[in-house]
Amino acid sequence: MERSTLTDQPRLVVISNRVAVPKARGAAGAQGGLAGALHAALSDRKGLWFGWSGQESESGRTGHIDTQTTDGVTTATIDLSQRDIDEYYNGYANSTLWPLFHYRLDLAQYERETGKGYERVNERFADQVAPLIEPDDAVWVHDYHLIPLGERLRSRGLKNRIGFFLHIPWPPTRLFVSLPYHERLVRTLLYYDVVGFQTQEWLESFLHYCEHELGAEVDGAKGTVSFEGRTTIARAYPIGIDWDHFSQLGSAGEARQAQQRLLSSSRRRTAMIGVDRLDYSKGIPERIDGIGRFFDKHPERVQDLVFIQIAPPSREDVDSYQAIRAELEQKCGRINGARSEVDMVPIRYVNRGYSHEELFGFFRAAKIGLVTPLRDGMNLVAKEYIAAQDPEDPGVLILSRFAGAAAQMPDAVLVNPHSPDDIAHAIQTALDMTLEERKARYQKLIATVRDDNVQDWTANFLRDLSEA
Ligand code: ADQ
Repeated sequence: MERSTLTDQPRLVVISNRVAVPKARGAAGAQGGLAGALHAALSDRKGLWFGWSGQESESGRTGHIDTQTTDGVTTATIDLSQRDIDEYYNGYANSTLWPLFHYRLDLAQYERETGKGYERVNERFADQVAPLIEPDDAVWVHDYHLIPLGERLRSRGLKNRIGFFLHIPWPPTRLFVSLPYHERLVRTLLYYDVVGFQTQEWLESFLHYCEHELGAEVDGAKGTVSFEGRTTIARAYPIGIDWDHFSQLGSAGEARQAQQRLLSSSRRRTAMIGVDRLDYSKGIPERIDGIGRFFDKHPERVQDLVFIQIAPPSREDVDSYQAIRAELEQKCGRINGARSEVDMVPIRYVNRGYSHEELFGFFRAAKIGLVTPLRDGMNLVAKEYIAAQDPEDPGVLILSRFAGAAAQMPDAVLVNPHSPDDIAHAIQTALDMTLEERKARYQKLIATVRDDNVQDWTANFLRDLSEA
């Protein structure tokens, strides 16, 4: 797709929960997909990026904003109080919306206090960022933490074009209506000019709600929702990776060393890899069960394989995240206890982050990439794994059909992540796959990863925003 010229575009203001300071790009740690994607968007324009610093202090209440400018990108951050963090971030965002939007009604908590905290912090964001926004700026709000922000900015008189992108799934109406005050939340979304989703599936769930619960007028062909005199564009914009940056990483010494390190430590064994934030939505325990099932069915192959799971902890103050960590340690321990030899451990479970260079090297060394979330907005690891493969001897991607990425990557080996048998069978399929078939699948997958990249995602979203 042709790239738009970005130079005479209005200034871009990005607002998201967290801000990654530009120098942190590529730094080790679980930054999340959002950080890399937004940095790519802002570095092309003279952008302002506003959000929470990640720090706890009372200074946010006094209106203090920290700003710094690096390479033309200005970051402006505020601190949050402990109460704000508990109620808004750990509470409503990550204990109510995140589980519900990932179809986990069993984990979703509904507390009046955290709901109020969520609204209070959105109000604070609006108070602090509104004076930094100039009349011609295009404003782009990100993700489930900040759904009401557009409406809060409008109530302060902002006439700018304001868009919103949801990085996670939108749940089916019959699940979504279990959220108290669901209508209030959706009404606030319709104050944006453009609302973007990762996939057609999440978009359709949203439109279904608007039409059948809210009684809005939905024009599916045009991709618009009209309600109470306003019209919002609602479309799917599948996010991609920063191809230009990522595909170059293979030439970095750090990537080659990482690749070598993995290859030499696994000797003649075939390496399989999983890389995820430690999150229940990523299906890591279910993946380990699938690997255990494969070993049960093919004990003779335990010697030939090694599975590396890299999973840095995230959101450690939320109970369900502590629970998944404990569960995973137990599952890996059980398989390793039963299947290890003095000189061989079948599962290596690592709780830390790595740089993108190192991840590139690990991905390239691994002949099978296991990306098996139970539900995922998109999943960039699937795309990074493909981008890191050797075209002459590519590895096989095993991908959950419930990841948004599956819609774009049908040439992966698609699995039901809830079924250990299905995962075990997919591993067998990958191990048996001929070089010819691996190459054929890789060719199709790499075309998607290269062509639907993060620059196009940004350009497509901002083009619709500018035309709204
Ligand atoms: P995440 O849930 O964070 O993002 P994902 O899309 O997989 O999930 O992005 C993770 C990013 O973090 C990748 O760039 C990956 O390389 C990096 N990462 C993961 N583990 C790492 C590790 N151990 N060390 C270093 N880096 C690591 C949310 C949504 C996704 C959506 C993205 C972008 O949940 O569905 O794809 O936003 O929209």
